[in-house]
Formats: sequence, structure tokens, C-alpha cells
Amino acid sequence: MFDALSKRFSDVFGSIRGRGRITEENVAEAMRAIRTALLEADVHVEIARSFCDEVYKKAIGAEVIKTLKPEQVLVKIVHDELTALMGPVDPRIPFVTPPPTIILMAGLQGSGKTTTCGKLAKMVADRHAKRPLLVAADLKRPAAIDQLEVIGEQIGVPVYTERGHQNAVKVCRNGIREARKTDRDLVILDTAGRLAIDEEMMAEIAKVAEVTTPHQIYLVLDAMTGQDAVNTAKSFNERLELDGVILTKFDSDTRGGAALSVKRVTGKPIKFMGVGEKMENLEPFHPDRIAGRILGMGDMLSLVEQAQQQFDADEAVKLEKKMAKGQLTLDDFVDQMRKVRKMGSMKELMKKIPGMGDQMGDMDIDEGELDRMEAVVQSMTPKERHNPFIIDASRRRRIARGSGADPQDVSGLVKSFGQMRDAMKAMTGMSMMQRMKFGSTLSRQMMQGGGMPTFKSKSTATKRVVSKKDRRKQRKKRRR
Ligand SMILES: Nc1nc2c(ncn2[C@@H]2O[C@H](COP(=O)(O)OP(=O)(O)OP(=O)(O)O)[C@@H](O)[C@H]2O)c(=O)[nH]1
Ligand SMILES: [Mg+2]
Repeated sequence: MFDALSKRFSDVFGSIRGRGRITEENVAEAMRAIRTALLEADVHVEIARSFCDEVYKKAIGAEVIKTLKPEQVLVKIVHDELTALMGPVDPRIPFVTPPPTIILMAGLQGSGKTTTCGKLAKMVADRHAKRPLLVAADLKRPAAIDQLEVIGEQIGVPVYTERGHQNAVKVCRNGIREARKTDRDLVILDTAGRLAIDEEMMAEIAKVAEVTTPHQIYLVLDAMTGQDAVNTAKSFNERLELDGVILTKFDSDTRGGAALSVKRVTGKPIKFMGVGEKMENLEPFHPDRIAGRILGMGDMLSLVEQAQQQFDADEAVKLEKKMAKGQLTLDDFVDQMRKVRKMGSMKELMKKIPGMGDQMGDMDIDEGELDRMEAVVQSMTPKERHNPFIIDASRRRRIARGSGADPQDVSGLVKSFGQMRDAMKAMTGMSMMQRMKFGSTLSRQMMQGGGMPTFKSKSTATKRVVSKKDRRKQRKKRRR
């Protein structure tokens, strides 16, 4: 999402950067380019126009022209304006007392309602320690109940169903009663969608809303449908008291118009975004971070937030100490890998690091490599995991046999581990900024090497990571 728009913005700012002197005309010209970029991203024409007017006014007011770094001032104004366009939004779910909090999900067919019900249930269970109940109130499609049951099982959340029933309102009511009886904190009602807005669907969902009086009504919108999504939002908003929108398929290659227009058109913010098909692929929608992403500033905050959920602070301190002493073991290493993996695919993660997004291209990181690497480590003795350099040829063959790998894979892993340990040791003396820079060079080199450096790595990619020269430089820096 936003790839084309990001590119256009960076061209616009680039052209300003190249100019020695900035005039009012230059700013106006930039605004025209931005307006075209927004229209191309499928942003509503009125919104694009008022957006540019607003930026122009502020840019002139802020005397962008007279500042030494006009480009930076302009980026800031555009960033703030984009943030204002998509926000404000309170990304929390307001839980009520006494429970249960009732959430009604509405949306067109295929927009991602059922999937999002599961994702939301998982999110409240994992992050807020709540006990959700899913209610299968889509009685239009025979397979809909099964689909929700499969999802429920996958995430370990109970699903309330009534087969052979024709009345969605009753199923919802009974589901809520069941939630009270079984002491659940939250009920999520999955309703039926239609191909297009029709009166029957609107009447049904309005009736469900009237009878169940949900605390929150979320409209699930498919980002890929662009302006249609915005029109859908408008229609639903006229019939239901929406509390927010969940924009799905954010991971798709869409132009982003829906994300930028929904709030302005309906007055209702996007609260969450679906970023993939997996159950953990739901994230709070932060307009400022999205604006930053559009402007190519990376999405570090989301990355940090994601990382925080997985990495325990105490553990990090312990690890840091081990790293400094070069005492990192293969166990620690695999443990970290597992955590990184839990956070989502490596590629998704790397994309969020500023400057990494455009370098990712089509490069893919083979997660199967991680599995194979784990298998090798698991075939080692605890002593070997602690210090894999004691592994001799016969043990190497034995470990390879035990894990279904080649003996070269085992030695490759040990070698790369040594390099990684050195690299980490070198990193400990650095400041956060230096580390980020170093880390991103490291990961880039890892990827240019064709994959993780830790396994089957016949490439010399990681060797470059801490060359002697770099190490000397780092030592110097530390001394300073
Ligand atoms: N890539 C991607 N796919 C998604 C996302 N959310 C949902 N999907 C996919 O979209 C398809 C439709 O999702 P459903 O959850 O069945 O949609 P629905 O709104 O319940 O559809 P109906 O019940 O037929 O109205 C599925 O294949 C999902 O895996 C997302 O955020 N990213
Ligand atoms: Mg469904």
C-alpha cells in the first residue's frame, strides 16, 4: 500500500531539495504535483483539493520560502496535514463494566469480516487478557459458521453457533446470553455480507444493532476496493452508528485512497488495519505513523511496539550483558530467532525500518531455513549449544544425521554464529542510533547474501559485516 504515492511524494520533495532558491511558484508547483499524486492514489478529488489548499496556506504562512531547509519544513507540514486527514483516532477498545462488551461487525461480502472477528478476538485475548466469545450470526452462507469455528479453534476462542436457524437477531441475542452465563468479557458478532449495499442486508444489520445495542459497531472495509470502499462507508454510516472502521488488506498492492479518504468522508476514523491473512495480522491504526510511512520515514514506532510485545526488558538486559562479553550461545540465538519469527515475517519487519522498505524489493527470506536451523541446534548437546566450536568432524556428521541436514550446513551455521556473535559484541558499545544504522547495514548485507547468514551460508555476506576496518572505527567511536 502507498508505494506509488510514497514514490511521488519523494519525487516532489526531491525536486524542491534540488533548487537553490524556493519561490511561491515552486511551492504551488509542488502542490500541483501532490494533488496529482493523491488523485492517482484514488483519493477523492475534493479531499485532494482541500488538502493541497491547506498545505499551501500553511507553507506560505510558515515562510517555507525563506527557511534554509524548505524541503524539511514542507515535509513536516505535509506530514501533519496527512495525520490530520486520517485522525484523530483513539485506537483503544472501550471495555465496559460489567462485561460483556458487545462488538458488532458489519461490511460487504468478502471484505474480511469473519477473518477480522478472529483477529480482534486474538488481539483482546493476547494484549488485554480478555476472554472473548465469537458469535456466528452469518446465516446466509452455509460455510460461514464452519469458517468461524475453524478460526475459533485456531486461536483458542469459543464460538457460539446455532445451526438450522434463520434468524440472525435471535442468534446474536442468544450468543450474548451465553457470554453472560459463561463469564466472557467480550462478544464479537460476525454478520452476513452482501455483494453490494441492499436494503435487506441493511435492514437485518440495523435490526441486530437495535436489539443487541452493541457498545461498538465496526465497519470492515476492503482497502482494495478504493473509492467504492469510501462509498460503502458512507452508506453504512447513514444507517448505523459506526464507531470506527477496520481497513483490511492493507498489505495488498493498492493505492491507498480509502485509507486517506474514509475519515474525511464519514467522520469515523480507521481504528485498526488488517495487514495479512494470519490471525496476528491486525494492528492499531496510527495516522501519524501511516503519514510517516507514506513520506518514507519508515514505521519505527510500530516496529518498536511489536518488538516490545515479544522482548522482555529484563531478558534484554541479560542478553545485552552476554552479548558484550561475547558469551551468546546458540540457544540464545535460536530463541531470538523464534521471537523475531513470532513477530511476523522477517520481510514485513525489515520493511518497517527506515530506508529498508525500498531495498526489500522482491527479496524473500526463506522461513524454512529457520526451521532447518532450529533442527540442527536441537540435535546438539547442551554443551555444544553453549560453545559450538567444540564440535568435531564426527559430531558434525552425527548432528547432521540427527537433523536431516548436511555436515556443511552444520559447519556453516557454527561459522555464521561466530560472526554474528562478534557483530553483536561490536554493537554493544554503540548508541541506539549507531546501532540502528549498523543493524540495518547488517540486515541489508544479510539479505544481499541471499538469506539468513546463519545457515547454509556459503556466501561471504556476513564476513563483510565487521571487517577489521569497521571494528577499528567502532573502537575509536567508543573511546570518544
Ligand atoms: N491479504 C489479506 N487478506 C485478508 C485480510 N483480511 C481478510 N483477508 C482475506 O479476505 C478473504 C475474505 O475474508 P472473510 O473474512 O471471509 O470475509 P467476510 O467479510 O467474512 O466475507 P463474507 O462472510 O462472505 O461476507 C479471505 O480470503 C481472507 O483471508 C487482510 O488484512 N489481508
Ligand atoms: Mg464472513
